[in-house]
Amino acid sequence: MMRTNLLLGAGAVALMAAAATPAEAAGKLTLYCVVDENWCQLMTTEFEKETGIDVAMTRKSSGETYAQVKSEADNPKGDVWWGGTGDPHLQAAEEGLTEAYQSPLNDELHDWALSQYEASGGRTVGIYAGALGFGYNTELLAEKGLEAPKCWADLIKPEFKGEVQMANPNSSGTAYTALATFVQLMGEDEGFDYLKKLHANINQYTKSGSAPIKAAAQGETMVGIVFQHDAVTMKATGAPIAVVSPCEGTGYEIGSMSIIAGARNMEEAEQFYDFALRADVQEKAREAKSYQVPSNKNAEPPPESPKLSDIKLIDYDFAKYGSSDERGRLLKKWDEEVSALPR
Ligand code: S7P
Repeated sequence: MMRTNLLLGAGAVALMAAAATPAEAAGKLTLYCVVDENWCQLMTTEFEKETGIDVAMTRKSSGETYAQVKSEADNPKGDVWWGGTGDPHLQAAEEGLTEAYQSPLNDELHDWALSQYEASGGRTVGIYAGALGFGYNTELLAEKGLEAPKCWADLIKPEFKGEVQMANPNSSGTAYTALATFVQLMGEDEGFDYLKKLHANINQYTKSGSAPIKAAAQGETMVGIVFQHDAVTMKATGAPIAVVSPCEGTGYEIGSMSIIAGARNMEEAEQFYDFALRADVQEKAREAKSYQVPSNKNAEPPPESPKLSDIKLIDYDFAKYGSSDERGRLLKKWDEEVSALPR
């Protein structure tokens, strides 16, 4: 009897092992995700459903993810860094923190997405684009009887004191894009002069780039400096938010993706990379109320997406502002000359 049970036990173990084989073969992936949490969740679920690969996903801001990838360089824990502004991806590529990979899907991508690939020696690629701007709470504006802001210059007017929120450019790719935009749009001296005046009107520097418009949607701040698509997301949830494309012109991001150098799950990382470049997958962003312009030419941009062709875009120098030296220098200068000032 005992022997029978033992035999049955051994058989059951063998059966269980056989049943476990496909799941084990499907593997696992550690994903560092830098877009809105809802889109991160959707990508994780869709990829798991399609491949059976088990995804461990964490969401952080751009600058934080760059810092994590750098600090883990000797013992990499992540496999794919998906999303977030392109500048820290370029910096990571320059520092050898990410791995070159040529996807068969590259042929389907817009030139602006491939420009990231070429600038980085194949270590990063564009997955979406979006323009910087700001959004404001129309009810708070009416309550205060203020004229609607249309330009960057409006945000430094005394009547907006304490009414403007943006993220900290050290942690946030959105805010670093703002910093680099002002420098390119106005010249470095004038750009920093503007940032100092803006500082006087800022009520809080948040960690995450989209937090200021979420706060505006809740009536906690009047204005949030963010990517325009993030303001559209709040509008789509029914919040009283107006989206502004600043009259002077503005910068933009090429949201990017990279495989982390020394990734433990390289095969799965490449599988995810190809998946994320597919048109049908990029079109799913709309289900998560994410309205960036997709990088695959065959993907239909969501109708809510701010149209880049209607926006006065500067000729953003991604290579320069994504370089290790320039990004490090500007962030240090902002820390020393802007954020240290009293408000
Ligand atoms: O919410 C989407 C988005 O604006 O977030 C990314 C951003 O870099 C991540 O947030 P941080 O500013 O906190 O780094 C953008 O790439 C993306 O469009």
